[in-house]
Amino acid sequence: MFIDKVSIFLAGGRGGDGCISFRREKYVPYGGPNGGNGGKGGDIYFEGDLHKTTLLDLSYKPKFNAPNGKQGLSSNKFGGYGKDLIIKIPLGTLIFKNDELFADIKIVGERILVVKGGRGGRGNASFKTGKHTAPRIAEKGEPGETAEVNLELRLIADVGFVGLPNAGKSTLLSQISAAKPKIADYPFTTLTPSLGVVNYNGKHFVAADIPGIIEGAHEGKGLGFEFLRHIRRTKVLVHLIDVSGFDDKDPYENYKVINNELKKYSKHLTKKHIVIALNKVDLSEAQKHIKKFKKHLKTKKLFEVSAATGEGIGALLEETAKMLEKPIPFNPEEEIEIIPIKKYVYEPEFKVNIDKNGIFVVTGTKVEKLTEMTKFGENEALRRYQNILKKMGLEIELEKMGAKHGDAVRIADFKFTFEKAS
Ligand SMILES: Nc1nc2c(ncn2[C@@H]2O[C@H](COP(=O)(O)OP(=O)(O)OP(=O)(O)O)[C@@H](O)[C@H]2O)c(=O)[nH]1
Ligand SMILES: [Mg+2]
Repeated sequence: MFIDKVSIFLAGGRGGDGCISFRREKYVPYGGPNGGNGGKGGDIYFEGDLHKTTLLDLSYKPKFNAPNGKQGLSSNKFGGYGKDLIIKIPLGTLIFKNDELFADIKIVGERILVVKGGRGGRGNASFKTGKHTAPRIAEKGEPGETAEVNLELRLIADVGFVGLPNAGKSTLLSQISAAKPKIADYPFTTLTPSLGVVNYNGKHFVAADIPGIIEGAHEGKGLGFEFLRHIRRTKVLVHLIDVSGFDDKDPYENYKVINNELKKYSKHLTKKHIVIALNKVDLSEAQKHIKKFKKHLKTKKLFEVSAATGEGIGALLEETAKMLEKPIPFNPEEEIEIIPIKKYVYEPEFKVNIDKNGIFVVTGTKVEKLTEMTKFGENEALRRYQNILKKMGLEIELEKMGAKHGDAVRIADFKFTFEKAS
């Protein structure tokens, strides 16, 4: 199965907790603090993999967690690191992190760090100062970064085949490359795109066969526009037209239908080099239709081919290879990079709101992180926590918001009562 869009949730590993420990040696009555730091949590990377062609395996697993760091130990031993998690994805995958384009994997082995593991909490050895020689403070590990990630695969092809269903696109691809797409005499045989490597006189290029487009594709008719994204990176389009009189339709009308749909999809598509190929010339009605077709398009180069017998294919490939070397008025890569502008919003260190139960709820990355990393069981840790919050101005802000002695306050999962030092 071909899956070209998935949404997954990534969570970096949590850092290991810091350790509280004191040196105990014979004949040394008061050994110093020797609690080591926790280890860092694992990061999560994406890596471009040549052998992957779909995002199918990721669609089975909507959540990835990198391993946590280990706890710090006594004797100043650091906790072990959480191992990094590397997720392999196909080349041509766009990565959207929290709805913004984050990266575009195009090279084999290219690795992108997507979410970071949390740092390890500091052990009590780190809190030792000249004044404070025996601290009973250690931090908990920092939680790993989390993100909602959307992956979108856009095949990396040089040439794309477009046309109505049944025009012979898959037949052409199988004729000029080793690819074996399904071919049949009914419309919508091709349901998912396939790629083939074409070797023409020592020049190589990748061609993409996509499902047929019909009138109204832009409104979702047929298979809709779903697969056109796979030809967005191409430089050349080969527009294949059935001139055998199939379905009693005028081939020129069919040609206009496709052009119109391409234009509706994106103005860039029609700026690519478009090579027009009139297919199925081996069939008896073909010459009659070709004559009519040529009257409408006198100035354009038209290639008469038979994807089935191979007739005229040489000339078509020669033109395609020539066009691949000609510049186009825009960079096909640019078209995909409609990068949403990052919004940098000023965020105060914390915010205080009163919820419906009258609890003062304090929010903000810094205060929440500090709360999550504090081991509240230790008096000293609690004192340090209170001091930091006080320096940030939380006490003043709570008072401003009307907090009285004994009122409930909550930061992340930690609840306490407001105590006014008077
Ligand atoms: N006689 C003749 N038949 C052809 C030629 N090219 C394709 N066909 C036939 O036309 C039918 C459709 O061909 P496909 O290659 O499946 O067409 P497609 O454009 O990929 O069609 P969809 O995948 O449905 O969009 C098949 O029965 C082919 O054998 C040709 O040059 N001559
Ligand atoms: Mg096909």
